[in-house]
Amino acid sequence: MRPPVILKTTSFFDSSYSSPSDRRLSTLANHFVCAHNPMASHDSISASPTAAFDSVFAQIVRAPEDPILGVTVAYNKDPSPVKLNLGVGAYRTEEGKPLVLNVVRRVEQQLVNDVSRNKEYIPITGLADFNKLSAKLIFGSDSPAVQENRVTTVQGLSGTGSLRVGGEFLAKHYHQRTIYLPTPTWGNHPKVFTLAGLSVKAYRYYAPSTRGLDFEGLLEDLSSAPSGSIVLLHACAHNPTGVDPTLEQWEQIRQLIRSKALLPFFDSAYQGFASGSLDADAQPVRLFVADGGELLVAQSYAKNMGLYGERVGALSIVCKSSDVASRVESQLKLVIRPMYSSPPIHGASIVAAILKDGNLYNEWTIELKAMADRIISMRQQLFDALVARGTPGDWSHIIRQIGMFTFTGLNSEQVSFMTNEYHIYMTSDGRISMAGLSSKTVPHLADAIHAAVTRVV
Ligand code: KET
Repeated sequence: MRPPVILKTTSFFDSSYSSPSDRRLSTLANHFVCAHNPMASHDSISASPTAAFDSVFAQIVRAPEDPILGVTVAYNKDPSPVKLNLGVGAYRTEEGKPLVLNVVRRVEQQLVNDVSRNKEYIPITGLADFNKLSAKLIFGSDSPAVQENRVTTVQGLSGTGSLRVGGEFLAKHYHQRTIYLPTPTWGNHPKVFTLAGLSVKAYRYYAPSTRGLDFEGLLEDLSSAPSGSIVLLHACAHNPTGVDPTLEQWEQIRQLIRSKALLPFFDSAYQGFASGSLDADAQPVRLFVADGGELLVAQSYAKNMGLYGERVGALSIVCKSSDVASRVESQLKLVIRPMYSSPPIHGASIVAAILKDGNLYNEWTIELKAMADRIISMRQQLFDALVARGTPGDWSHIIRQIGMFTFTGLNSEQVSFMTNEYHIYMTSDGRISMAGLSSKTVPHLADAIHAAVTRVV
């Protein structure tokens, strides 16, 4: 048997062989080697996978890492024992470990032990119980919209998948294709909605000078949006700023949105994480439902039930009548079926079991409150540590902002400095996940911030 001929000079996907002329050259080189190598033959070349250096993908350029999830990729590569990941919004315990809620563990055991369960496909729209209970969770158990069957709810692939399905539905069936996003917003929003087929515009939200809400700017921008435009609103715990409107401001936003016939699309990824109360955090959404108008809500159970990797969420569309809602649902099925056919069963079964049972539900709210309280205590500890160090600047926004994140105001050079010198990983916009911090790591972070603001201008 002849030994295989190694002709490969570069990887299948190496973009150095990127232009068509380069590829012609590499093919010529291939012939040259064959012609001058008595061991080589065209047979052995076509049979050997190493001959495929002129890949059909040769022109692909390497894409950058995701601005948020890429932080974890970089963190994982760092061998330092003091490294700290404050990038992705994922809850950690005081010991810095991911948390599976006790109530989730218990329900999972029950599900595993129940031999009557099977793994059949669930409907395109997901588990019916899960959908009903998710609508009640966000709109309230006494919501007239739910009682009048004016809401259609479909299970989604966590918050992201639910936003995407909502976006695609609107791009196909709604008369206005522009969606207004707050500045700044979650980094994935513009990509999700652009790929869904909507055109993305911005409205002012955050004022760096006050590290608070730019309420005037927000009202001005939404006032000048064309009638019918879609407006993305963070239901609570705005990401990345941690700045939410007050209930009075929400009421003004509601009046403006309704008077201009704008269509609100709420992203509810943190219900329960802002205040520790599921009902309090749903107030802005419920304010809009109470006026009888239409809206969309994407819910995620990633954070509030710690079900990140289970990808469980829901999209609800509140309509004027049950007839419209059922027609909307029929079209949502046509969006979902070619995209992923039907959603996964496990995470939604966990959520449905918890939401259905009074005791499990109470246990969940207690665990959720404990997570929210730990984050709030991290805010106080970080603030106190900076004050104790005499770190220049006003850091009161750390205790004023709410939810998982603090928008520190640190610039990208200061962030790079903290990563390089202190092995602290965070997004380049200066956002830190307070949920990734613990009493033990607060001093390290405070030292790093102090050094960054005093040494990197
Ligand atoms: N909306 C917002 C506002 C949000 O912050 C996230 C996740 C999502 C939706 C989607 O979450 P899902 O896991 O699809 O339910 N944000 C964190 C994680 C990420 O970027 O994927 C984050 O900002 O770190």
